[in-house]
Amino acid sequence: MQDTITAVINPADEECAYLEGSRLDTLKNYYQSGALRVKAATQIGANTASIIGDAVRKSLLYGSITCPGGNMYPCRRYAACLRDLTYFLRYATYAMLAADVSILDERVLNGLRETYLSLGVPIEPTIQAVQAMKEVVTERVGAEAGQEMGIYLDHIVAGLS
Ligand code: CYC
Repeated sequence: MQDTITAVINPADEECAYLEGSRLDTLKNYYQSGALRVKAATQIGANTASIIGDAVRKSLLYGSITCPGGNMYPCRRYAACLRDLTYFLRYATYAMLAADVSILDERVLNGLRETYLSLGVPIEPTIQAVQAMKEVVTERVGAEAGQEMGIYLDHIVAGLS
């Protein structure tokens, strides 16, 4: 896993260079947005169950997916789906705090599309659920922090597409 700080400092170290110019700007922006990231992570962490619940209601419920023959039927699959969405929210929050997508690539997206395809987990409804999560998170944490989380939830969508 990487974060913005290591992503900037490691290459500078290889050049034995002090940080300056765009590298320093990257760190400056990261530190300046630090309080926003921590506040968003705090609000998300305190509301995970209701964020997932609202996202599921917005995107997946009241259709055929939860009925016999649907991939969220029976309860075992419904629970697996809620668990997957919880993974997405938790890892997107880590990535937002690190301002780096690598934790998502390594621990969530690596082989996920293939796993879903082989199990018959439908990709399009999964993407709709992540997009609904984006809206719900923005409602909870506000536009600025929501936009920041959106980067990492969009990265999940791109990795599944
Ligand atoms: C299953 N989701 C799985 C499986 C994995 C993951 C590995 C197969 C093994 C299992 O059932 O536990 C995902 N596991 C992960 C991820 C990580 C991990 C991301 C990283 C931390 O360790 N079905 C739907 C919805 C969607 C859904 C649209 C929810 C958004 O219709 C999810 N995932 C879903 C379902 C299963 C599953 C239903 C069970 C499929 C089955 O066994 O038939």
